[in-house]
Amino acid sequence: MMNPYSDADPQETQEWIESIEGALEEHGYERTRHLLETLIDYAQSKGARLPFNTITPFVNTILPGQQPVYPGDREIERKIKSIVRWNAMAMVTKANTETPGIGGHISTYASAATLYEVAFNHFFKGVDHPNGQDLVFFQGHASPGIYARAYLEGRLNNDHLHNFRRELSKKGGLSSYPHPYLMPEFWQFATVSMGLGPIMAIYQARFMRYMIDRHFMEDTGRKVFAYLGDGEMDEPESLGALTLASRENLDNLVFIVNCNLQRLDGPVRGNSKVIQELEGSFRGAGWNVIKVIWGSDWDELWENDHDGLLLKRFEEVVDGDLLKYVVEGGAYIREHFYGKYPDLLKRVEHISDEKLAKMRLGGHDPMKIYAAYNEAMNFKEKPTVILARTIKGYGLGEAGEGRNITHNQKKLNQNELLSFRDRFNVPLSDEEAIKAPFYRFDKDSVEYKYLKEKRNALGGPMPIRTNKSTALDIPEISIFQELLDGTGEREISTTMAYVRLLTLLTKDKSVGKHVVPIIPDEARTFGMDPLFRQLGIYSHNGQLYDPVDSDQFLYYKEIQNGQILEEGINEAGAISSFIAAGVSYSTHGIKMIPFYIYYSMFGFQRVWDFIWAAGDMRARGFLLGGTAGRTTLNGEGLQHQDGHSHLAAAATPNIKAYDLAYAYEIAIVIHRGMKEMYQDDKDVIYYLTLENENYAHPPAPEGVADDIIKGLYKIRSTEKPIIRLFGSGPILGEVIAAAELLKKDWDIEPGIWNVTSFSELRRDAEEVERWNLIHPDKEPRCSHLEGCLSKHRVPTVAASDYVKMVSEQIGPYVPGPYYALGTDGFGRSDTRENLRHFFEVDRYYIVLTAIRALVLDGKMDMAIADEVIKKYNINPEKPSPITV
Ligand SMILES: Cc1ncc(C[n+]2csc(CCOP(=O)(O)OP(=O)(O)O)c2C)c(N)n1
Ligand SMILES: [Mg+2]
Repeated sequence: MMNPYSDADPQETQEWIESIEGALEEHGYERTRHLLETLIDYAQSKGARLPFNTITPFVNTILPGQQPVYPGDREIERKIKSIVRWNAMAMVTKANTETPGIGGHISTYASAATLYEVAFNHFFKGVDHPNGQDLVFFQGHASPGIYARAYLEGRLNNDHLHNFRRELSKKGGLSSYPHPYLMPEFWQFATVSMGLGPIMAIYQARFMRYMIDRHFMEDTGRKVFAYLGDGEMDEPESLGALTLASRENLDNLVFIVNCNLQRLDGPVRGNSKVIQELEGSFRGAGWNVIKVIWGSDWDELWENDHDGLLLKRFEEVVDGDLLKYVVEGGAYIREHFYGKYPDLLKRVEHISDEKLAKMRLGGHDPMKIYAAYNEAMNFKEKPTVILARTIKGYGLGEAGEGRNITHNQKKLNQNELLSFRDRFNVPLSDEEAIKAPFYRFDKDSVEYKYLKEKRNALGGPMPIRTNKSTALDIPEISIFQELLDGTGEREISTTMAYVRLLTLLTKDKSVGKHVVPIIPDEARTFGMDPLFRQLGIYSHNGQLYDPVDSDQFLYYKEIQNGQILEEGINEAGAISSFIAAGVSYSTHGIKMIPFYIYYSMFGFQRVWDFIWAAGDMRARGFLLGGTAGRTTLNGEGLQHQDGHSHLAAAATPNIKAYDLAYAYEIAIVIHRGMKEMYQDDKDVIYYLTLENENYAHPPAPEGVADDIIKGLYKIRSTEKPIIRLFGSGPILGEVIAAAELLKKDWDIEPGIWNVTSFSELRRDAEEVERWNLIHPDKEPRCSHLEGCLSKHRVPTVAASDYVKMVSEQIGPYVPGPYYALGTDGFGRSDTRENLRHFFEVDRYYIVLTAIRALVLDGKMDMAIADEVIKKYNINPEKPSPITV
């Protein structure tokens, strides 16, 4: 940008500028841009090394002359917005007056009101719009404003607003933040864990494309909007997937960053400018960036800034200064900002202090915001980000406008309420206003009619969450017959069994195409690469190159209607795709079945917060933790060996987790899961751990399917039970081997049970226990666990490839003494055999534990335990895997 204050030859510069002005006048923007780009390329090719610069001057991207005519009634919209502001503030104030400490946010929505209102009146498409619904990620803690608007539209009533953050109240309340789990007909996306919204929005936009490219739906111009905080952009997830959005030309995606320059504690970038920094990041990542910094009040000053002095001054100051100007008022701004240069000071002579302080910023000016949205709607090939400069706590004045405390301002006192009322002309008397009542327009008022008309024209209210999908026709389980039949002598891993299942399922005529296989650069690890050719890897641009293996049958095939989402080394992105596919029944009205397989260690441990959000959003699908088990994945060591994902899964309410041993169990669980989610419309996610240990798989026994789903079934009975063994997943093999040793060496014949899910067993037992507690007068109910075991009160020894707490979770409900073996501690690389010995889950430790259990049960003598230790060379001095 022209800046005469650091120019060696201003006259020459002026001449160049005049030629550009000439080009602009004669040929317009397109041609001028072309000329400049050609000049830059030429200079670059001649060695004039132009510094890479992704930042443009600190001014609006769209100039006043480029703004479209505003299509709405500004006056009516202002009145509506003022009332939304009031109700949002009143909701939080009331909640905290009546229930001190209940929390909520006033300042965030206060800064974002115009951003939302312009979109509500002119852009967001609802479910009844002929082109279909837009998807909107609302900034989580701006929720009071969104409720306040829904109230004006008559979607929420006084009780709802009154019970904001009081969801357990009898008349129903409103959730603190957007939670589809809690308000399933209202909110679509969970956003309040900062950083998840932006990346999930990117993958929603990509998944929308995927559905179009796979011919599930037409491209009707639907958009994904994501409203984000400038502080939130510091989360690595926020910026981490920007290049995917531009690489995939996601012009259906619009980010709106509410740049109020503040986060919770204070300035986002006190010593620099967050808007400029974000512009650099987004432009560098290939996005279309629209800066909306200045409102119309500034147009004249900018138009008269022929010498660039105003710009120079703005480029000198930092966000910390800009915040100070908000708080200190006109005289301060005149002295400290304009006063630095006498020429600049002169330019504002005709403007009063009061007016100087009030000059509206871009994010509070509907004209500017409308122009930005309008461009974003029409921009082709690239996603757009609107960086809108706002004021946190706008209109709160002394109560917190631009103050560092503003984020935590939870209620206004009487004087502050009166000032707020005056500031926004809310038609309430003093007496009324100090009670912070909710205000509603009459049904026959122009305002009410206007807001209803606008929403009706756009296809109905927003936000709204629907499920218009129809049930899928799940095939009979016999399509997996070969898994049910077992492998005979052939040794395979559960991962291989799963891949076979996926291959069979994707060939099914009815649901095959609804399957969305997702992998983060690990397909070869899991033996899924043959699917590349069969299903194709999704790529909007097809395959622009001849792959190196094109001469082979199973080549790396990228194709526009490809089915596989190969996400690269990007677990956060892959889980976001899983979520997008998992909520497709609601967002697109089409049920899709995501199967996301990953290195199990990089699942819950890495992206649990996303999985939590998936539960909140009622996503459905299959998560598959591949190469699971702390000792089953052997060579990879400490950072790869997962021995605790089942603990996380057990604590996640919507997750049904299974640690499976045999191919037929996989077939039964996945088949049942599909029925539950895609026929019976249950909002759950199935989590299966799969391993890479090869062994033979037996055929499915008769009549065990229900018990497999419930979590426990018997695989070997005994005539006179004195002890029983529980085995789970790959450790079941050690349990069976232990049973053989017990018989051979000690003449003990245990019963053997296969635990497919400790967490399902526990949930059922817990629920039954609760029911029995509160129904003392009724016949007690019996859990599956108790039903299986209560005939014999003998000791139980359980072993799994997970930390002991996984199997211990059922401890309180198991009749008789209960002993758990597991893999606590950090992993190591070694052979499977050595690892199982080290973690004390191998057959010898199982035998030892069983015999000690019998000793403690009074059935054997302690001396035998000593014998066991000697016989199997168990070294009592061996280091413990638990202590570090
Ligand atoms: C992952 C995560 N960390 C912390 C928080 C707590 N938190 C809620 S709002 C907020 C500040 C948000 O600032 P910004 O994104 O700039 O939004 P603003 O309110 O300024 O619009 C914080 C730290 C959170 N919700 N999520
Ligand atoms: Mg902020």
